[in-house]
Amino acid sequence: MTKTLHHRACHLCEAICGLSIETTAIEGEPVRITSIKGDADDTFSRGHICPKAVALQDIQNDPDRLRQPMQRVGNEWHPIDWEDAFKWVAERLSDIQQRHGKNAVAVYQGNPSVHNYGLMTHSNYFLGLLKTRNRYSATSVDQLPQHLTSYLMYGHGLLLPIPDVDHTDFMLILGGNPLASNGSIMTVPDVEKRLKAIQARGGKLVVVDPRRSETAAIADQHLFIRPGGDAALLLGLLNTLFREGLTRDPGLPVAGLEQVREAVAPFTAQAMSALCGIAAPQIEQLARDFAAADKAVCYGRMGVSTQAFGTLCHWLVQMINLLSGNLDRVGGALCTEPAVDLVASTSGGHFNLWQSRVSGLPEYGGELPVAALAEEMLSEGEGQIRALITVAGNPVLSTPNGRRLEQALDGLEFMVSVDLYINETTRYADLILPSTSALETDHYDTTFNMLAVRNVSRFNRAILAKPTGALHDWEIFVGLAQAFARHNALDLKPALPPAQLIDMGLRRGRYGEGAAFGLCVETLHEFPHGIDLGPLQPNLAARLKTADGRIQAAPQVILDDLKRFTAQQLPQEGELLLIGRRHVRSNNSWMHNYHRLVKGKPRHQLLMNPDDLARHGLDDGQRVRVSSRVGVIEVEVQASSDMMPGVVSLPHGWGHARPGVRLEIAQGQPGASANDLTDERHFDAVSGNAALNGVPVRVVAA
Ligand SMILES: Nc1nc2c(c(=O)[nH]1)N[C@H]1C(S)=C(S)[C@@H](COP(=O)(O)OP(=O)(O)OC[C@H]3O[C@@H](n4cnc5c(=O)[nH]c(N)nc54)[C@H](O)[C@@H]3O)O[C@H]1N2
Ligand SMILES: Nc1nc2c(c(=O)[nH]1)N[C@H]1C(S)=C(S)[C@@H](COP(=O)(O)OP(=O)(O)OC[C@H]3O[C@@H](n4cnc5c(=O)[nH]c(N)nc54)[C@H](O)[C@@H]3O)O[C@H]1N2
Ligand code: SF4
Ligand SMILES: [Mo]
Repeated sequence: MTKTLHHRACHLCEAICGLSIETTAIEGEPVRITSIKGDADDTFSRGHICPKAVALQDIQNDPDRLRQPMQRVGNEWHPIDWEDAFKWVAERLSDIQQRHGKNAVAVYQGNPSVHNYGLMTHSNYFLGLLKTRNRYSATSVDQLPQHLTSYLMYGHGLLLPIPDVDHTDFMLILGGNPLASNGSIMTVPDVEKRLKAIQARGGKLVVVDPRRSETAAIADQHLFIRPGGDAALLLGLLNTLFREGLTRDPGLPVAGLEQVREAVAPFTAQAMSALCGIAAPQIEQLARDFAAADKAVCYGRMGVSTQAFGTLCHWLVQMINLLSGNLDRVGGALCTEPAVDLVASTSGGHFNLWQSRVSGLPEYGGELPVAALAEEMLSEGEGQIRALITVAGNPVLSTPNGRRLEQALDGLEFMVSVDLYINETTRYADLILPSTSALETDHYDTTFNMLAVRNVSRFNRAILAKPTGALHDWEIFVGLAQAFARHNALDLKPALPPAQLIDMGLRRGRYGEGAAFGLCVETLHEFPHGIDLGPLQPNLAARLKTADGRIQAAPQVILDDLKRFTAQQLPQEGELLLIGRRHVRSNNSWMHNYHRLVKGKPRHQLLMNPDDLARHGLDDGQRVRVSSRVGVIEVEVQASSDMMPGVVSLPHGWGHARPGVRLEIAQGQPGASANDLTDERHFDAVSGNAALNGVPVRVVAA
């Protein structure tokens, strides 16, 4: 018997915690994982671990996880050879594109794509050959407004200022719950300790959320906000900074500040109060507190991205940091200097170069908003989508009006999914191509090193051997590309393995050949606990990618949106608004098939304020019917005085009781899908990002 201790970063969420994983090899038996712990020697995560990482062994061992390509014939799934599978995909997609045009094939890339470097480096090797404008991803049910704001203001969609949590004195969080999510667009392992450290050094944490979230519970101040009311609050804050002379010289090259001052002049705290449900004096006091702090940072995330004024919100977050003198400043918001820098190596992006066929939603960075996906499949005519490729995603549970998407999937001519499971979406596929598991592959975090609160880097080797006949995600895309190129007589450049591409990126990067750390894959092997490359530093002025080298404070599309903001209806009396939530033992639409995570009390209920329950004549624990414009679900309701009156909360990613989904454990606690209620017509008009929060619903006894 041999025991081996491996060190590796967890890829399951954005916190990229260092793990120590012990494997045990006994002759004649497969190598087993015998322990998973937080790695105390990881200087970044300092031993932090959450229950999801412990469940890595369950992903590895889950008998429901697919291990070979599966072809669906009616309701039956049959194994098929890789080569036959690739050839079939090439033939079917080529045929559909020949008959209906390139755009007849659509792509959805799901969230785990950004946690898997092989997908980051190689999915386009194949998907790019398709030359379709129907590209969709989880970005447009998530952080699209943040990319768009950075693109418009700083000239690059990935130049995202990150809160300098370790040095700030005042952190204002809107629509983020890092104690459950472990941080987002802010890679911050061990976030609870880091937030409490702000308080320990005399600073303040303020949380704005329609639910008294886990993060709000440890904050110095929590403000309930009407869902979707954040743009109003942020306008009131910015207006107060201007009116009371609380702005500071940003010390950065900026164009358009006068325009901003004029544009926000009508939006006084007084005028904004009814829209956000926060009293004007509280808005004004918050602005003063923020301005009074030596180092302060305003941070908005998921909850403010996925609402009707998502882009306006994120622009306002940037403006508050800029005008309070906290942008590009230690203790404020800073851009990372990663070892592999996609800001340096890619162009800034593009926006609205084309629009979706049916609703005219804008493209960003070559992708269309996923709220338009179902209608692009269902609306007949030239350019209709006839085939779909999903990669590491489950849009039936993750995107608005999932039931309509299901209907659309059912009508496709062909669908192929690169995924580990038969899930609520991939059950419609004709073919599922499953990759190796995470522990069977090497990994470099191309995404989250770029968003981390310190500059860090590490390379992870595979811990378990690649099973015979299995393929890594990147190899699946190489196989697909080769078959497609062969079928269409296209030239294909040879593909290098992801590790080699990263090695090149590291060598060319700012810590690479000839620089201080001399980073390449080989040198990183000497740092099994990761390498710390130092704290974030001011650098934005030098890295701006705008045409005139200045920050664009007043992008026209955003100022224009203030008209839509002004025209919005006041909330209706007595209306219930639906929001989402996350739990540390749950990960988007998957990982509900592991006993370690789903055990204990159920966590998928609808939370409702006790007064609202009473007003609706409902009892705690009762089954209720929740309906919206688009659909209806049944679920148990749970009384919670953490909920703002008039707001109900349902986590997304549940609803596993669809026929044919092979999730043994999840079927015991299927829950209901929040996205059977969310509305594909409810979106941020600037970016097309789905407004998953603030959906009007009715709740009655089931
Ligand atoms: N109502 C509501 N809806 C939401 C949200 C919300 O807050 N509220 N959140 C939104 C957000 S932020 C996001 S990011 C999306 C996420 O939604 P999706 O983009 O659909 O992502 P997941 O639900 O994580 O999809 C997981 C799938 O990827 C597969 N998978 C996991 N790892 C790998 C891998 O390494 N390779 C391959 N090939 N497959 C893999 C799993 O088997 C699973 O089937 O949901 C969004 N939807
Ligand atoms: N355990 C776990 N961790 C995760 C994930 C997971 O599914 N599980 N998913 C990962 C992914 S893909 C992402 S994008 C991140 C997201 O990470 P976060 O951005 O931290 O997202 P949430 O935890 O959903 O927190 C969003 C908060 O916004 C609040 N909210 C809802 N509507 C509004 C509103 O109108 N205004 C305001 N101010 N607040 C509102 C909700 O009540 C909730 O507390 O988490 C990642 N980490
Ligand atoms: S918080 Fe949990 S899931 Fe996220 S990286 Fe750390 S251990 Fe993994
Ligand atoms: Mo996300």
